[in-house]
Amino acid sequence: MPTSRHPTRRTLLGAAALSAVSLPSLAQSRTVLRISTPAVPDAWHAKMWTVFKDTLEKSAPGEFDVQINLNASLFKQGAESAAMARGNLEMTSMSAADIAKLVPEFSVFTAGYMLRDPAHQQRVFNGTIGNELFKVVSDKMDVTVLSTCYLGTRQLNLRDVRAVRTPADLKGVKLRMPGSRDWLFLGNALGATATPLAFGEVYLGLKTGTIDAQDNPLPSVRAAKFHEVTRQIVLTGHLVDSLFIAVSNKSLKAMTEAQRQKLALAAQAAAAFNNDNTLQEESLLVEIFRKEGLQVSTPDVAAFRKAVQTAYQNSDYARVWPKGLVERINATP
Ligand code: KDO
Repeated sequence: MPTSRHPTRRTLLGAAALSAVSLPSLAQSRTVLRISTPAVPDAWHAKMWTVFKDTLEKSAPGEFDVQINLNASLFKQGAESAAMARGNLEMTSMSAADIAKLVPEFSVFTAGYMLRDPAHQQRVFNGTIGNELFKVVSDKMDVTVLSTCYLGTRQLNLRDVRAVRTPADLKGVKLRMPGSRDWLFLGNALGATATPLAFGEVYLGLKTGTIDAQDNPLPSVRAAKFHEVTRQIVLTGHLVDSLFIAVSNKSLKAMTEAQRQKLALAAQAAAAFNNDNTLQEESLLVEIFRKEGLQVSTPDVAAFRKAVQTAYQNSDYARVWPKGLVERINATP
């Protein structure tokens, strides 16, 4: 046995051999969770993924390898659910419109003026309506919704100042909407000419004038800096918008029950972080944008609500909504 304090060549080789074996196998035993979102880094619903990652690392040290991909760098906006179905992605935050592509009844939440406010949103999705619909989502999409995030309340944001009191005042306005049928329907229901465009292209579209307007919650306007390339905000408040933190069932099945619980708690912590910060910031942004020189106006919201609700009632959407669902949503306090 060597008596020296210096390790021998043999023990060094032994340590190297050991680490060569143990490091990759440690890495392999971690459950990889690839996340893809179009959110920009400064958005609360982007930052919440770091909260998710940190919470999970604390509760299950070394068990998960959480990979956060922002700015639609891994999958383009709206392609995340299909990527999850193919096994190429484990987690994302889906919009109601993303879900409605495969679960038509979910389109009820793509309808303007359906949810009243953020508290109503949380009660609807955290109660029996949410439980029932998320079960259908799991069956049809093979993904599990872990928690509901408040993205904010969508408002109109125009490149040039315009008198907007009612939907008629938006006639001919090229309003950018995310690129799917449900979003476009909403934009047209507001009285504008809805134009599909990915979120990542909106800033340039507003700057160059290929679009006249976009709609998003004020915290998203701030995070993506749309206020730099627009002059007006019209407080239509047409959609209390949600994002649903979701994980693929395939990934869930490969976890232990204890890991599944920790995952759910981490998703709740992420959503709570997002919701608290979004609500707080949203309450301050009208004043902040005014100070920055934007014109912020309040239209005839009742006229917008009436036009939008009528458009949905007379559409094919209302026909696929389960009987009594709208009444149950309305009856939720
Ligand atoms: C948008 O494209 O307007 C939207 O707000 C839609 C949301 O569902 C969500 O995809 C969001 O963009 C992105 O996360 C960027 O904030």
